[in-house]
Amino acid sequence: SHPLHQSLFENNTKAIIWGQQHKAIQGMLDFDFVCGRHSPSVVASTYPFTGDNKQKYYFGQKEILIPAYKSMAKAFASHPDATVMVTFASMRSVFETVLEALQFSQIKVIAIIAEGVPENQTRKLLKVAEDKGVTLIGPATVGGIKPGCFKIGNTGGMMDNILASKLYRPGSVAYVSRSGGMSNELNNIISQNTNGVYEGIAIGGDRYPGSTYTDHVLRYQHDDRVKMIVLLGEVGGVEEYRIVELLKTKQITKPLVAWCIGTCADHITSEVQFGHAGASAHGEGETAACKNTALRSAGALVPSSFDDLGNKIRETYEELLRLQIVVPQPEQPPPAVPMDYAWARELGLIRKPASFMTSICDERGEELNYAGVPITKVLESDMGIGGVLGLLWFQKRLPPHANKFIEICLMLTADHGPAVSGAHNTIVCARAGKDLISSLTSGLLTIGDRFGGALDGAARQFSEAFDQGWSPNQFVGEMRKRGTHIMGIGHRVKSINNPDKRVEILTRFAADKKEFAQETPLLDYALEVEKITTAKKPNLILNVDGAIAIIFVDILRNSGMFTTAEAQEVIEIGALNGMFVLGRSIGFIGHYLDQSRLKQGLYRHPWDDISYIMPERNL
Ligand code: Q5B
Repeated sequence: SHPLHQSLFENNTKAIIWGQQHKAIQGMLDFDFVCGRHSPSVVASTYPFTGDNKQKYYFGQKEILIPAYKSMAKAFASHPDATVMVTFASMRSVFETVLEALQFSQIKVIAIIAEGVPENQTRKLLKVAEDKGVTLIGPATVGGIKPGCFKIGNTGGMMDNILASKLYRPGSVAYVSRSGGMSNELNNIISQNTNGVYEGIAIGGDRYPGSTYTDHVLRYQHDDRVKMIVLLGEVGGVEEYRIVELLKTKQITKPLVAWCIGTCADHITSEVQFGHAGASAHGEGETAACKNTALRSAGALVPSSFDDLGNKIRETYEELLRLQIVVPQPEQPPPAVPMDYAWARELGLIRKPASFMTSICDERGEELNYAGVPITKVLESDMGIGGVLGLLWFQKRLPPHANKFIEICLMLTADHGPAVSGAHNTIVCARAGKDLISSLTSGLLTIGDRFGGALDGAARQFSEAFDQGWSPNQFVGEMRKRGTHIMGIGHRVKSINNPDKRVEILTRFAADKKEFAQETPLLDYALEVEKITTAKKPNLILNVDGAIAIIFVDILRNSGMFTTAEAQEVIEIGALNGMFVLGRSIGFIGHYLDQSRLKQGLYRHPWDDISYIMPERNL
């Protein structure tokens, strides 16, 4: 048959997509799957602005990789069986894109989605396409659909639409329209009134569409699988008169239901330009009403209004049934296409237990917020780093004295010289040439019961003793019986004779009721305990870990911000050591930077400072 009368799409048609259109491609693949195609219709995509790569899609349940090529030539060379190109190029680049695609002899159909393509460019493309025997669909269209075979891009809408209009299997009715939106309406009308759509093409709303009503109607006429044709014309242009001629000259003999939309334009006194560039009547003959009359008199089945179109289609189809030109086939349920997770979630169809839960910080909205407080408010309220810590660690807006206390703690624990175990580790690590994070964490890893990590233990031991109603003496005795050191008590170099200024500052701050607006019963208790321990040994003072921990427990219990259970939880989950870790990180980072600045070489401990006690040689 004449090349232009041949079918454009079959169930093994393969296409290359121009552009990064992940959603559209997935829609095409879902359509393929629901149609029962054995292989995907999209074999590759091409886009000059990214390198060659492989992109992941689903074909039903299965994950597949579809290659994307930077060069169109490479895409076509790698997929010689691709006969269709769907281009999503914008109106600015579509001309060059289509012109380039037209050079590949394997191409039979190009669908152009872009709107606003200059008419002179479309006409040039039309000429080249005609010379090469290529069918253009578009510009300014969603494309077309052939149930069971092929779907251009986003035609037919979402999967629920495709299922509702039974577009997954062929019917007997082929249609052509200008509008993509109206083609959805036709899918619906035809599926309601007949055994369904055989093929539907939306040629696009421009004045010079790449292919015309006539091209497609003639194709349908020559395809034995099409039993009736629907034409949805519109106001403007004279293309429908070519159909009138074909009807008159019996080149169209299949039942043709036709309607030109835009009849309302006759009731408007001024000239009306509808949405499509071509939808404007220039002269009487181009009105929808005139064209409907001409079509009717040429033998087309023209309803009395658009509302009546469905009835006309039904009547025509029933006649075909009666004449046994159409023999309805039993319905086969289509395979279920898995719904995209994101879409199912949006529709509220599924719930999935989240892998993560969080309750302190939300960065998803316009503004980052800490425990529900937007960061602009955090700054405006002048809560300082103490307030931020309160929000992020405890989900509380702590009172000013607590915020200030936290800041004092961070300042006082920031460093205690290079000799302490953590700083020493950091320095040795830095001098071994390690980076900041390695050196910092090397120091942090020394923090524990003996060094800087006694806060949680102190909080637990002192609050237990206090809650049990033990006297300070009983507490010290109980700890001795248990054979444990009292956490927060004792220091390597500080003692009652060499008091720790940091502890003095903390206790003085907590004692100042103008600053520290709450009771501190646990601190009072701890100071009594200290009297007993220092009486035994002068270095068994309440140390910096102990002072911070105990005043913090007083805040938890007596600031009015925490319930008893919340206060207990903070102690149990081990939040308080975080204070030392956070504060001392400042110092450890300082030591790392200092060593790097001082260009200190690899540290090696001197032999004369190591006592080598070897086992006896003959053992
Ligand atoms: N005795 C801190 O001990 C240290 C006792 C005790 C009952 C106690 C020790 C201890 C509890 C943990 C603690 C935080 C290991 C310390 C910090 C930050 C730092 C560090 C810095 C900074 C020191 C000698 C005798 C023994 C022991 C008795 C000792 N502590 N009894 N309860 N708590 N404290 N850690 O000097 O009869 O001779 O057998 O574990 O709170 O880390 O600057 O350096 O900012 O960086 O090595 O301030 O107190 O003493 O363990 O040899 O004991 O005292 O039973 O008695 P020493 P040990 P006995 S602040």
